[in-house]
Amino acid sequence: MDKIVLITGATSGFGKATAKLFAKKGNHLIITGRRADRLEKLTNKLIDKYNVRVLPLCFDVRDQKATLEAINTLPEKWKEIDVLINNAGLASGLSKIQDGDFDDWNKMIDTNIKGLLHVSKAVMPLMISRKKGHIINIGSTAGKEVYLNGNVYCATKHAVDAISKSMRIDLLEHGIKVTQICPGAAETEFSEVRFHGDKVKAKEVYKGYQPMSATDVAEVIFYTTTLPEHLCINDVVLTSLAQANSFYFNKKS
Ligand code: NDP
Ligand code: 8X3
Repeated sequence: MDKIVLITGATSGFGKATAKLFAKKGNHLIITGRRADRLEKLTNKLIDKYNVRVLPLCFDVRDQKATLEAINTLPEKWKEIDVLINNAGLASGLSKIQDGDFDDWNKMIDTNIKGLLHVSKAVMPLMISRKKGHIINIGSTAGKEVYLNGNVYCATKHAVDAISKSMRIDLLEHGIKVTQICPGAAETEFSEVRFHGDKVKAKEVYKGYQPMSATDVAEVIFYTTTLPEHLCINDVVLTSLAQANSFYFNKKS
C-alpha cells in the first residue's frame, strides 16, 4: 500500500500508534499536532525505520485560519490525500455540568467539533476533485451513551457521531468513504489531559481491568482501510473485553 494518509493528533496515543502502523505498511504520512518536538522526532523515526515519506504539520486544529493554510499550501503531490484520520481531540475535566468550567468546555467544543470540521473542510474538496477518499472520524463510546459527569465531552462526541452520519450522506455522490471509530477506555495520555496533568488520578481510571492500548485501536483503524473499494465500514464500537459499554466494567478489585 502506498496511500497518502493525514493523521491529526499524531504526537500521542491513537494518532501516534496509527502513524506507526500505516508507515510500517508502506504508506506516506502527513502527521499533525501542536507539539513540534514530538512531530519532528516521530517524522525522523518513521522515515528511518520504514523508508516512507512523512510530512509534519504543526498547527492547532482550533485555529481555523492556520488549519486551512497548512492544508491549502501543501505541495501538490501531498494534496492527493487518500485517507484522513480525524483523531485530534480531548476531554478536559470530569464534573457535574453545574460545576463545569467554561475553559474546559471551550477546549472540548473547539477541538473535538470545530477542529474536526476545520480539517475536514480543507480536505474534502481535495477528495471530491479526485472522486475518492476515506474519512475516518474518531468518536467514542461517549458519543453513543452519556455518562455521569461526562456531559460536554459526551456532547462533543455525539456531535462527531452526527457529523460522521452527515458526511456519509452528503459525500455519497462523490464516492468518499466515511467511517466512525468509537473506542471505549484506552490507556493513552487521554486521562492525564482530562485531569489536567494529574497522573495519579489518570492511572486510577485503568485500575483493576485491562483497557485497550493505542495499538489495539490503531489495528482496527487500519483494518477499515483494507477493504475492497466497494465496501465501507460505517461505524465501529470498540472496547476491551473488560468493558461492556460506558457503564459496565469487569473490574478485579
Ligand atoms: P492523547 O491525549 O494521547 O492524544 C491526543 C492527540 O490529540 C495528541 O496528539 C494531541 O496533540 C492532539 N490534540 C489535542 N488537542 C489538539 C489541538 N487543539 N490541535 C491539534 N492537535 C490536538 O489521547 P488519545 O490518543 O486517547 O485520543 C485521541 C482521540 O481519541 C481523541 O479524539 C479522544 O477523544 C478519542 N478517544 C479516546 C479514548 C481513550 O480512552 N483514550 C476513547 C475514545 C475516544 P498535541 O497535544 O501535540 O496538539
Ligand atoms: C473516551 C472514553 O469512557 O472516557 O472517549 O468517555 S470515555
